[in-house]
Amino acid sequence: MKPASWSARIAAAAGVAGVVMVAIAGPAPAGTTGEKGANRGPGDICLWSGKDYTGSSWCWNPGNGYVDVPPALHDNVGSFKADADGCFINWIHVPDRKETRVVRKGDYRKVYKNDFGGKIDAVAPRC
Ligand SMILES: [Ca+2]
Repeated sequence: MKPASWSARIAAAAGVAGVVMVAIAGPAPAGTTGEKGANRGPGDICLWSGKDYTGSSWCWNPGNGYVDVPPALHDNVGSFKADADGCFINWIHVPDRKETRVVRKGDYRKVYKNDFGGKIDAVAPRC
């Protein structure tokens, strides 16, 4: 009796953990390249390593919450398009000092590396 309920509990716990992991891994295709790989959807903020939306790309959605940008885009955002409100973050000292830029739906920059794009570490729903 007891062993059966134990394994049932473990199985239930493992099932819950699996669902959570899928939910986290699902909507954030990190480290992809090219326009197609960006998998851009409505409500996303998409970043590219090159100017004019070229090079490595990655899209973020407010539902993802706080996310560190992939290595290819760390301090290396050449352009972006925002179809959602969000916040670009440059960490000066984790976790208490950061520099931020508010991003509004409809914002875009074809050349951003010479500005905050050269500093971006993370994206979050709000600053
Ligand atoms: Ca930085």
